[in-house]
Amino acid sequence: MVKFPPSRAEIRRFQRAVEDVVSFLKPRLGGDTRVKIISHTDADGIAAAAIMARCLYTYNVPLNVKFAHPLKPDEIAELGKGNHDFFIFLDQGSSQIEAIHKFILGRKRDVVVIDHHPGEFPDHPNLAYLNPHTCGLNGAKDVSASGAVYSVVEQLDRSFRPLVGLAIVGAIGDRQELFSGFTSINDTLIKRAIDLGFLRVGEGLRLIGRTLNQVVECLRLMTRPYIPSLSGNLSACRSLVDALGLSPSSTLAELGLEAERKIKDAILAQVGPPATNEEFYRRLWGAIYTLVTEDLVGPRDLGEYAAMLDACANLRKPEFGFAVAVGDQSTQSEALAILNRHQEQMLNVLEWLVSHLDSFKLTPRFRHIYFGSLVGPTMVGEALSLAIESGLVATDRPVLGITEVSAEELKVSARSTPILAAQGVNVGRALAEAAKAVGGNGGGHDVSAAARIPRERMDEFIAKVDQTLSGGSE
Ligand SMILES: [Mn+2]
Repeated sequence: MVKFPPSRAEIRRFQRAVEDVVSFLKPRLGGDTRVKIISHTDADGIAAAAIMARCLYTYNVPLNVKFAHPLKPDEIAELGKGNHDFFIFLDQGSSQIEAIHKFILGRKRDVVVIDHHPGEFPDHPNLAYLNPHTCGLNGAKDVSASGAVYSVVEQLDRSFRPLVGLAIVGAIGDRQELFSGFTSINDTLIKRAIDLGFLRVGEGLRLIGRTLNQVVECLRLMTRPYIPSLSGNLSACRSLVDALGLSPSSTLAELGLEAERKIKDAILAQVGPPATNEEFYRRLWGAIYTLVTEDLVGPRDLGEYAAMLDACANLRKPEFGFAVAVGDQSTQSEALAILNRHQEQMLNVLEWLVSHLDSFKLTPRFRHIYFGSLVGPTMVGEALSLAIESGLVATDRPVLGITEVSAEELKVSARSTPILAAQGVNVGRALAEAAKAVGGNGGGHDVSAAARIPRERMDEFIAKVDQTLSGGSE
């Protein structure tokens, strides 16, 4: 008997929404429609934009791509004044639909929003949207923006199928892979990619640099998980590899599965309990996704691919990752150099964090730490995720990191866990409400969110977040 996944009806609704967007897109792909793509500055946003761009290039549609964090209303107003006929919002747009209506649809321009963040979608004849939330799916795990964009271009023409690898890169970048694997649309995409011969799934040490760096360097740069006795410690990493009699100049991937197992066991022995719990183990060891298509340029390991795009985004060079993802071989070495630089910086941030664990402050509902100008606003969220995943910070409540954007503005990043989310804790809602109350703005998913707030209202913001997380309101 065939067993269907529980969300079959939702997947069908998603598929119908995909078809609606395709019908909207088709008549706009010919002629001289000038397209503006606005996508999110992160791995998922870059992969999503690359999938859409490769599709539009095929139809010779003139296009311009802008990477940004979710645009504010005045920035959307500015966009509307430009000379583009057609705006495609990717990995953002759902929470800005009011401004999109006012400043873009109001000027008789066409808009497509393909996003996986929660939002509202008042109908408009010039608007098409695809969002898992409107189909009863969970945008935090069932599909990323890249997966949604891929679903659209695949429906448009099967020749775009080799791009499925980028859909998975986006899902990995947005941390949609659970310990049990991918769910729903993401799971379908993985299976399709394997069936079509574009992807191979194996197992191994899930470390960034497993195919790119010599093993000792790969271990030294390890931040996911960050292991205090090894990460950043070259001689300790060299000793570990030497003691196993392995070639230090090979990559992990070259050493092979048996050697990888030995290294994994050596790491676990070195760290010891209680850190080496099931979760820690699963972080270190598990599925490895390898591209097997020449249609995509970039690292063959999709975890490394996502890390490369994220590094480009975080170091404010998203166009380098985008260039690789649309197939520019000549940009790859620069993009990988950016990845390396980003890994070194993240290592420094985590070293700082480990030596400042007592700087975390506790409120009844969350803990928070003030980074000042030590950590750039683009690195805070990632640093918190890594700290949680490495077991450096307790996860009995959400964690917030606060950093300086300018003399007037602070950036706040929040990270929570699926366990807390299941108990009704929603940092996306908390940050959105609290930021609004202090004249800033913010939002996001239940387990991951960000906000920008005026510096002088930080204390008020912290009190407001606590109140919102307690279930209180005005
Ligand atoms: Mn995303």
